Amino acid sequence: MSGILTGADAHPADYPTVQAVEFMGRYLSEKTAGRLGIKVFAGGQLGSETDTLEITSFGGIDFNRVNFAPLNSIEPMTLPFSLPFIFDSVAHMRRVVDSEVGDEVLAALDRHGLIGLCIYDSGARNFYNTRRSIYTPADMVGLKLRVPASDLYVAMVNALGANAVPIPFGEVYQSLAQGVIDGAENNWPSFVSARHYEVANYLSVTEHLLTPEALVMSKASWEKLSGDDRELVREAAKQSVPEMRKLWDARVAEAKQTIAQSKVQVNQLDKEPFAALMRPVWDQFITTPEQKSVVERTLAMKEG
Ligand code: BDP
Repeated sequence: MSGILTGADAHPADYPTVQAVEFMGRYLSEKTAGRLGIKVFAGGQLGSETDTLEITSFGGIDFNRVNFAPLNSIEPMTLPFSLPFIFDSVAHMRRVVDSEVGDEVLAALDRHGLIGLCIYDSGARNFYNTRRSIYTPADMVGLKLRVPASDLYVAMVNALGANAVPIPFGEVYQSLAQGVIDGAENNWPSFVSARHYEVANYLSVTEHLLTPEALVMSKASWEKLSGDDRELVREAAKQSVPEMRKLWDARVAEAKQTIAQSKVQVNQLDKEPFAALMRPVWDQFITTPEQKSVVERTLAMKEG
């Protein structure tokens, strides 16, 4: 197989995930004297993550960089990494995804027509809204909060007393601006690059999720590659992870700086009451021995 492979990403062209896949494209191009390359369609041009995942599994898109959230309804083994407060730091998350646990979770996507290539950072997610600062779960009662298309997210946000509304990422800015929703939750870079901070002026540091991102390839496209090219794609993905992390760390710092200079009010809070209310989703969504093993081994990799 030769030519330019396609990639999808919900984020703008300068976002670290897009940059990482473009890095892969350059790597492939260099190693094959231009025979292989990747063109990333950024900014959600190809559709929502749920839609592009379906297209990818049928071979209509070659690479897709998505969050774990939209994979939750496809493969239950992706649920452990989406549990609230399962990771206690970025270092912990990286340790887990770099271990055989990360490989196992990626491999589980195989039965859905997707080849899991690597896992990227997504930082910690915080709640933000257009109404008020959140200090305790009581402050969330009645707020309409956007979540990604994942039943786990819906359950988690409803457990706090808010009303979860699943909406594609690309529609969140408009929904906030029009008052269709009161808020959402996301990491610092998305809060800034998707311009949510321009309309949601209260950000409360809950850091409830450190759910990472996944880079998948269509199994249909994968099967068209020679054995050597498959190895090359795996190698390119592996090389892109440290590259992405460098870009990511810089991007988080830059986004926090942007917020510090904006009119957004940022507040810290006691995370315990939030964690306690969200805890039941663990038992609700983690039911199989395979999932439980991922959870146990993930927790065992916490510091100290
Ligand atoms: C961002 C992820 C992106 C998701 C988005 C969301 O990078 O893949 O689309 O969150 O909340 O952090 O849907």
